[in-house]
Amino acid sequence: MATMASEEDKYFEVALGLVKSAGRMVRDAFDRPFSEVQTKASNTDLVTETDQNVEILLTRGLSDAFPDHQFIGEESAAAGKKIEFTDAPTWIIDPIDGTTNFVHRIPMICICVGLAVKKELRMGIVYNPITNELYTARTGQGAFKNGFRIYVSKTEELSKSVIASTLGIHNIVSQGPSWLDKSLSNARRQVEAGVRGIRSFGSAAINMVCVAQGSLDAYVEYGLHCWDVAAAAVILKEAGGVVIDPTGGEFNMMSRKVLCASTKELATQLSGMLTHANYEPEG
Ligand code: LIP
Repeated sequence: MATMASEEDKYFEVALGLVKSAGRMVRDAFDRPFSEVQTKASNTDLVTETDQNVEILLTRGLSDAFPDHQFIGEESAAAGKKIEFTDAPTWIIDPIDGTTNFVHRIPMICICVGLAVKKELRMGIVYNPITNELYTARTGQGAFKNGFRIYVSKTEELSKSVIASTLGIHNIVSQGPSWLDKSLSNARRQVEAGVRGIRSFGSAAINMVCVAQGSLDAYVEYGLHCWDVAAAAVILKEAGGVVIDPTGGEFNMMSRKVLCASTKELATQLSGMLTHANYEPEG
């Protein structure tokens, strides 16, 4: 009987091949001048035919190879598929993280594929086919960018940090109009703490892999989904980073929020200064 390790080698190999094919699909679409756009839950929640086709390519390819595996995917969920997270090997897929960037032809986009087994994240692939940056990690085996090992920075102080955060405009729908005050005052406190800069790349996974490779020191966001963070969380942890709930508790990819940092000290400092938002967990 195949060992767990060799089974997972096979999972990784198949997923990587499919992500590369999906990358060609995204790249071809990106090279055309525009995409037809539809909205989902709100006018800031966008989807294109490419998002849908990439998710079909990945889920079909993986389920042909591994018929007993389960799937959680952004566009399947948008089409009404219930999010069910069980002990079965489960692929968590965001066909294009950064759809608004994709629609506006801003090259900060990526395909995200994560795998959980018995509810534990085991591997993550984040691929930007425009810049050709491929991030991969498997639990216990380190994190890599285009085959080279990556590590987080050693930054422990906010005053030496470049961080990513976002206004999270879409949260006004779920959290009400007071969201904007909360979000702006969180940003204000970060500025007052003396951060070197605040970035917002429009893709949770790109923000997270930027922390993983040491370009950014921390990242916090509210109102995300498991497909935005699952794959990148493995990469960040394997790069030596900290992934927690913004309140300081344990990270739960179903809780719709995340705080990432290069060090525990920085994570604690950032977490302690934020006014938090709560969500109904998904799944
Ligand atoms: C997007 C995120 C982005 C976040 C958006 C959205 P999508 O994912 O990665 O950072 O601010 O709310 O969730 O919809 O482009 O896959």
